Amino acid sequence: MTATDHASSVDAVIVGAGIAGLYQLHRLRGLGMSTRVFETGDDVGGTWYWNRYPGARCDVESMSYSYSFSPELEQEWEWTERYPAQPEILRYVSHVADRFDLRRDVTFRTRVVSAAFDEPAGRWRVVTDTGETVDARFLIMATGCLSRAKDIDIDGIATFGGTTLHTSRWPHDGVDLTGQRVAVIGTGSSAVQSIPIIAEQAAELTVFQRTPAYSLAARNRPLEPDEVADMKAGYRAWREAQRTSGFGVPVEPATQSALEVGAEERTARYEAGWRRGTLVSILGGYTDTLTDAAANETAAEFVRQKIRDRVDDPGTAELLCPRSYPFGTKRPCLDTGYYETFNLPHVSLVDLRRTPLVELTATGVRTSERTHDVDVVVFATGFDAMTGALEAVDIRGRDGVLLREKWAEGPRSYLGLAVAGFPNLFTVTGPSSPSVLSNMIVSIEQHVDWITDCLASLRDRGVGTIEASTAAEDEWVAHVAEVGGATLYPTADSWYMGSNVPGKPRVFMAYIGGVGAYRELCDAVAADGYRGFRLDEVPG
Ligand code: NA7
Repeated sequence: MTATDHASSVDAVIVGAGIAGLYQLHRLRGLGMSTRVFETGDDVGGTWYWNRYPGARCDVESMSYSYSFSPELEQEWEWTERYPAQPEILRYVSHVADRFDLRRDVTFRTRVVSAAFDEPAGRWRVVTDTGETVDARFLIMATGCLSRAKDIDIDGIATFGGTTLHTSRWPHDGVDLTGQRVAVIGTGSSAVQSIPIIAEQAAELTVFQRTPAYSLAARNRPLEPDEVADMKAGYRAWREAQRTSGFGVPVEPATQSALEVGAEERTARYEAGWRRGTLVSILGGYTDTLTDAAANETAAEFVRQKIRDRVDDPGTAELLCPRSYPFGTKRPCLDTGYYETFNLPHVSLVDLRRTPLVELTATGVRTSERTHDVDVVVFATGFDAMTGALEAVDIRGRDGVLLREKWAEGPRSYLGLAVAGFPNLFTVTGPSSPSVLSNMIVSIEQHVDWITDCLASLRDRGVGTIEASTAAEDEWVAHVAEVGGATLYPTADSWYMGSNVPGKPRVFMAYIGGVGAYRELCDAVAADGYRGFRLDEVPG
């Protein structure tokens, strides 16, 4: 037990003990600030604590998807695979928590239900579901971008007599699907990763697809000692390259339009990207893949051809080929054997565009055509992304305004870090920052470092509250929309646009200006005395 363990008044409350919350705690300790972290789960890890479905794996390479703040940590941790599986990432996060002695300031199994800004005191009053109230000067939401599952908008779930599972809440002891007839609903990343493993166990597997994904072969493999040694020797330069890159993943910058070159040259470049097997290796091949529909179509068709090459039955292959949105405008996937799974005799695909899903019945999944009898239904139906976890807490700012009411027409934030009317509230990788369009750990570290420097500066200057101005927020929201509007992203129905959740406003919620450019903007705001923020003395 430490002084802050049960303190009801602290300098800062952090919500969430995932990768963001833990690093934020570590940095605030460095400032000597008393801090409480609240976490719903019974251990650290956040996204990687909850998402335990079979095959769950990060699709950023392990040696890049890791903290950079401690060179010693970088050197001592040994990643085993090119793309880390969920258990390995969880072991890593747990190791970080031990190594920096972080758990002692985390209250587990506790959900923050509300937080209200007390204007006269200039402090946040934070209430948990265990009935505890904590008073804090700063409230830092480290609640993750993909942490609140989307409500399942399918009728008849209570009627179904078999087992239902959600990929993001997979039982900790695992599930034995041997001999079972299994339905998977959804074909996003969680489905694409879990389907090949589920197929190994299930007697029958039926995949219900509404919108096909563009998935690339991950080419996952064990890391070789030499490449690990090389990476470790050059880690500082690599980290710098991550920070100044577009997606938090260093790539050779594209210099040409896809339409400037001949078909043969283009295919050769895509083929090289395909062989590298990363999320951005084809997307980043040309300057206009994400801005010009015709340029994009050249990459999209290349990926479709790879799908056809991997699937034996031409009819199934065509159903698996995405056509309704440009490549990259919904989150692409990396897979290990996804398409090949459809070549197995006990695996079938149901096209919900042709035969829509009607409901779950007592025995299975009913489409407009027939009922598919199954023992288990796996929902891989995704998340209320980016705003869901923030809006799930009753956060009340000035005049008792609720954050989710302020965001009823879409999230409004300055830099994705702060919200006008909500002083001393910070959102790590909040909406309108690069967040999900980047290697999340690069963006998390940048936000946490910025917030920490900000708090240190406020303390040095005797400032009690910091609050984004409405004008700065409006300008930022307009800038994010303008930059996003110059791309193809808004043409797709995707969780980036909020369009996967019925009734959610259609707004492009991430900043596509690039993590390097965004970092410069944030640093310039700080260097300019926190331009766009109002700073006030400590009240009283
Ligand atoms: P995603 O990518 O949002 O995928 C959800 C899938 O579930 C997607 O194929 C949806 O089809 C489908 N879905 C959702 N609701 C329904 C209903 N009601 N009926 C049929 N199909 C439905 O979530 P994931 O968990 O796979 O991945 C989330 C992110 O985690 C991923 O992008 C990576 O960043 C890591 P739709 O496309 O809406 O037609």
